[in-house]
Amino acid sequence: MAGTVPVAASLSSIYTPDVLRVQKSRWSSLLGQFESTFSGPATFVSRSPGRVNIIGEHIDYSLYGVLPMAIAADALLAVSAIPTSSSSGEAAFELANLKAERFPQRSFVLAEANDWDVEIDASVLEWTNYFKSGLRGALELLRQKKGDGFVPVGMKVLMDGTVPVGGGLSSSAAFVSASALAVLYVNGVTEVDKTELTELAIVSERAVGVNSGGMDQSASVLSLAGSALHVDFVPTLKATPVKMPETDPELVVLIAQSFVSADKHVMGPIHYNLRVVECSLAAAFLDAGVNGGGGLPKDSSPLEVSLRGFHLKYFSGKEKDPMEELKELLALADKTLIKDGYTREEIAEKLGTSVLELEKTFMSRFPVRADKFKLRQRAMHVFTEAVRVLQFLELLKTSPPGCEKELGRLMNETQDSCRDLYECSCPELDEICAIARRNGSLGSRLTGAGWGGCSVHLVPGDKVQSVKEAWDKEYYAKMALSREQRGAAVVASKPGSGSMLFLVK
Ligand code: NG1
Ligand code: MG
Repeated sequence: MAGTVPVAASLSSIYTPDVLRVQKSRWSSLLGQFESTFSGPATFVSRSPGRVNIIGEHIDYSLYGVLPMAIAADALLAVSAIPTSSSSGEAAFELANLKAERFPQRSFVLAEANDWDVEIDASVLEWTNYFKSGLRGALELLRQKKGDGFVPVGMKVLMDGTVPVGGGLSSSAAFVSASALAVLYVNGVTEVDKTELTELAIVSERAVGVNSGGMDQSASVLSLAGSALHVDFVPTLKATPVKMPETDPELVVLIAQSFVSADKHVMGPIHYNLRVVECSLAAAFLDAGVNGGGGLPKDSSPLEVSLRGFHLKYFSGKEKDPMEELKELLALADKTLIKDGYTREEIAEKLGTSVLELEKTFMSRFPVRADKFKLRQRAMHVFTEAVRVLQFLELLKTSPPGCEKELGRLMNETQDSCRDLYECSCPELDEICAIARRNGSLGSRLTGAGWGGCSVHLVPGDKVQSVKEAWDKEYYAKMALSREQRGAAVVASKPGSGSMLFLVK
């Protein structure tokens, strides 16, 4: 699904009618605030949404397909250019945020003498890092397109983000994608290729210190209103819009916050980045068991050794039905990997290398802390989850009567697997899911990275009220929440549209 990023003529082509009124006043205050902050109008707005993942959790970085959808919450960047004078050799950037107390105004310059290099200190939590990572990626692409003599334009940017930060709805991908898009546009790329932008945003986000897969950026850039998005990564990035079934009563996707904050930058070494490493190690370990090991990957990126990569190699020349292949791999993991986990020494021995080399190859770019690596549990989660995505898609395609119950059952199984095998849930998320199921949700699970953040629920329209009331009474009432938090705790979301540009007249 290729094409270029659309340039919207009106807000009604971006938002569904239910959110339009609020959005109109939000956009006009953004543009008004831009004028007063920077003493001049913005010329365009770059927009990219957050996403909720319906199914396919923690398998994108193993290169298996996933099924997210874009939501209405988004990152908006109002922009005007600061022309770079050829004599100064500097491009100036001024960044402000509507939430100025939390995200203070910053400015910086890029210098020609420094090859317009964008420095990012990923060790500090700094909101403008996400802009910078989009900027860095976009400038690289612009240099490829325009040649080495390319001189970047400076920018004034005012950001407004409505995707909750650290909530599992990909505020980061929304911000990075919107930033990269804005940089391309301000530098004269008026037709931005969507696939190019997605790939750019995926690579860019890794500069902020998280070893992410590609689901979020794909959903943020490529989504079409009204459809969820099946994203696959092999042989190359491919996104296909798919519709959720039309039922009576209508199926509603509810997103519920746990208000447990899961910060990847702090917890990465024992949570997210560790899981990425464990999956790569599982791939290398299985490969060594079957093929006697093919040596360590040349690149230090763990993505080079993925479970999908192992999968393809294992069945190379004797391909079968993908579901059958996955079931065979599951049996292989079950038979060959032990429950207790493996030490660095044990893994190094299996791969025929030293602990030092092992650490250098798999753990140097994104540090991790662990004594044992649970290869069996992680591989079994990934293979079963990949099967569930295929089953989910099949149900959407054939839409047999009563399929919503089956869809819900698959989502519930994902939650169990995330809790037991992948260990990325938390008691609060488990509780939110249990409450929802008791009150009529067909499928309830964590969404995104987990360890806190958001949950997603498939609920028949006539049960939405009772699920919400139960959460209020049994979960949210027990937490010390502000009125604003309580108001934003639960949203019903329709599949929204992906990245867009909006020209200010
Ligand atoms: P969130 O929920 O945005 O932290 C993360 C990854 C995804 C995917 C999910 C788990 C980033 C930017 N995103 O999402 O690629 O791996 O976890 O399925 O790290
Ligand atoms: Mg994120």
